[in-house]
Amino acid sequence: MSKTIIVSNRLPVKISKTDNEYILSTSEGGLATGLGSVYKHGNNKWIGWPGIEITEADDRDKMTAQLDELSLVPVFLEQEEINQYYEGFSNEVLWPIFHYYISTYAVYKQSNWEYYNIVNNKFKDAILKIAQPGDVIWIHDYQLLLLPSLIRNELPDVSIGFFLHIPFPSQEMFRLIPWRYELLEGMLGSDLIGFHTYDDVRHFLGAATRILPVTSSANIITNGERSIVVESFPMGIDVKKYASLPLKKEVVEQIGSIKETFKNTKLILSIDRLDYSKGILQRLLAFEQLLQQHPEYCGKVTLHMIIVPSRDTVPQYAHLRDEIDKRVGNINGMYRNLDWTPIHYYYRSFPIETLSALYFAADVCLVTPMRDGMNLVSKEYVASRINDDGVLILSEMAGASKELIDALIVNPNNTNEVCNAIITALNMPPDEQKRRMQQMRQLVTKFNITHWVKIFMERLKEVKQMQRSMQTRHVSDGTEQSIINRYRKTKKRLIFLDYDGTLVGFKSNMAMAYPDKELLSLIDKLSSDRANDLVIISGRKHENIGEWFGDKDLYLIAEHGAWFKQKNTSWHKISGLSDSWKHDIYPVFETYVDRTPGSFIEEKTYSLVWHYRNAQKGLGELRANELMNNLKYIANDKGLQLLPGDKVLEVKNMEINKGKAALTLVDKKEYDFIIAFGDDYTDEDVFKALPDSAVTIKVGGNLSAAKFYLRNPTEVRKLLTNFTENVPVH
Ligand code: GDG
Repeated sequence: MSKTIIVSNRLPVKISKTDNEYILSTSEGGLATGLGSVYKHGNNKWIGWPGIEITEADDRDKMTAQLDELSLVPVFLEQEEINQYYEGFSNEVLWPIFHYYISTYAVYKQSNWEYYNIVNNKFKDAILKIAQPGDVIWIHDYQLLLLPSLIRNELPDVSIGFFLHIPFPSQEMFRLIPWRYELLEGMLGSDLIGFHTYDDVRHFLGAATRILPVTSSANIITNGERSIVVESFPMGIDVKKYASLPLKKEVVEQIGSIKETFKNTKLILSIDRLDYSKGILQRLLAFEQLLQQHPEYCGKVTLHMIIVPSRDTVPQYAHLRDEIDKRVGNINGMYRNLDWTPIHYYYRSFPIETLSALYFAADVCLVTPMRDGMNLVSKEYVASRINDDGVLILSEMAGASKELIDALIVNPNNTNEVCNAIITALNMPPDEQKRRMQQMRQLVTKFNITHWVKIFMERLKEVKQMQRSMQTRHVSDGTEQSIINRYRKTKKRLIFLDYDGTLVGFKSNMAMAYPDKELLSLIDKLSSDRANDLVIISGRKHENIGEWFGDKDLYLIAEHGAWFKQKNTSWHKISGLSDSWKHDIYPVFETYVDRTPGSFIEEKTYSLVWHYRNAQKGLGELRANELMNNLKYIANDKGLQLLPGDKVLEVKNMEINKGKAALTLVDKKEYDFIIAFGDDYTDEDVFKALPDSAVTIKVGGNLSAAKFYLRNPTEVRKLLTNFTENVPVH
């Protein structure tokens, strides 16, 4: 039976050591709780570093056995590995870059990178010891970006999900990392890649398609033969726990004593790990401004600030801590009096009961990171407000701000704005507090951690199914043989061949995509069989198709069906169509050419095409969308169709369509074998128009009405070549 394996840098366990014994306690963090529903079942496991260095083999064995009882599997790391892979590469390259701290904090050391590789490989080895084909593997976070591909190479058939807990930066930022290719390729070993927000998804798609030779359509990346789905899954919290804690006796008591202590002042709460991304110094500035510019609040408001110690042996963090100490000292020194201290500052962690009491008692929660993947503190505050009161002030740079839109949303760099938000929060009428808090609680309740785990796992299953159904539709050896058998048995065959993308690959210059010798001889062979009627059916200009194939024994259909030609006859076009609309559309196209370097217009008899394959990446797509919107109404009025294609936007008379053109031939004779090959949108009309008995083959992996698909022109040529071999020529 297949199993699920969770993988993260740290195991969800705290380990302490007494004389010769290790004491294990499982972590209560949200992620551990949410994933508990997964890894604690059946054969499932969670793999990760236990969090302490254990060097002796005996101790390792003991620890492994103890962890096994909790369904946990350790990856033991040496101190040097922790220093270089975790501290060095993960925390001094990836963390700052992904949080938009460029050169000041990122350190690129080759040896850090090497250790990052070594440790990702160690994780791979640990996984390979227990994973089987068909298993599901869910990898977490920035310490393990290389792992998906490392596993994929060894076990191509497993399902791999990846979730990044921190933001994914814009490609401009990401590409600063010297090992950007390797990192992206590592991630693309996954089947499903999840982020907290849609912005992260966009950034990742942008980085992957600009930095690697992969393509994307909507949120699906095609990497060679594999399709990878990229989506946002905003992480939730264990909302039941936070909603029930304030009712616990112990918490009720703490709430009582907090309320007693702060009975004369309003309480603002802030909780963070010590990190420069959390905006702690900027927050202190805003609070200081409040006391300075609005002295009426002195004695009336207290900031309760908890900073959880983190990495404070690293100089930058030690420095940040000193700065915080200094600024808190200054503010308290300047404004305190005998009865009141403006900032209650704690540099340590507290039991969850104390956090809950604070969440419940605080009038305002002030969450102002400079950049944060999600930020769970803001959600925990909301979940704890079971009386629907209290005000959340939330930075627009936190992923949570995309969901908690009823918070007071601020830019953490704007001291004035944060200061004013505090004033608004302190004076917000109860009705408004309730209205906002109810909305936010509903959201946090629905999108809780269990929901998050469920939808991620379900999506991963769907993605795998989608990939499998594509595989079954791919023309396998068996299918190919049965198509060839049918071909051989039949005596009157009609073969439709699209040109660009089907018989030849795409070239950046259209004129370079001319037919090579191999293709011409293949076409000659096929058409020399008198049982075959061969049709080239293309969107290209008829002059162009005529120049390449005019002297061959072929039926030619050009410009999507506007022009027809048989051997030894001249071209004729379908009658009764008007091209007068071009007078209106051409000038619109010209304005886009003027605004988009590298783009140009191609004019055909009944269509105009705007080409942007040489325009700056991204800009072309943007303008094409704009142009589509611009033309939407006028196109309808004038009976035109807009055809977005591969780096082109074509406008043509609605009446012309490859499907209709194909049908005029189908009805001409009694064909006993019809086959059509095509790669784009316009070929779909052919697939749909042909009778059920026809074999339809889409080239490339996207959704299609065709019955089968082939990967690329090489596979098309191979199948056509097989048609010509060992067939009795009629
Ligand atoms: C990363 C991303 C993303 C805090 N103090 C105490 C304590 N905490 C708990 C909170 C909360 C957690 O720590 C902090 O979570 P955050 O989400 O705010 O931040 P990161 O640790 O930076 O986490 C972040 C997250 O991953 C999840 O994907 O949201 O953006 O940076 O749960 O309650 N817990 C206890 N005592 C404390 O003193 N027990």
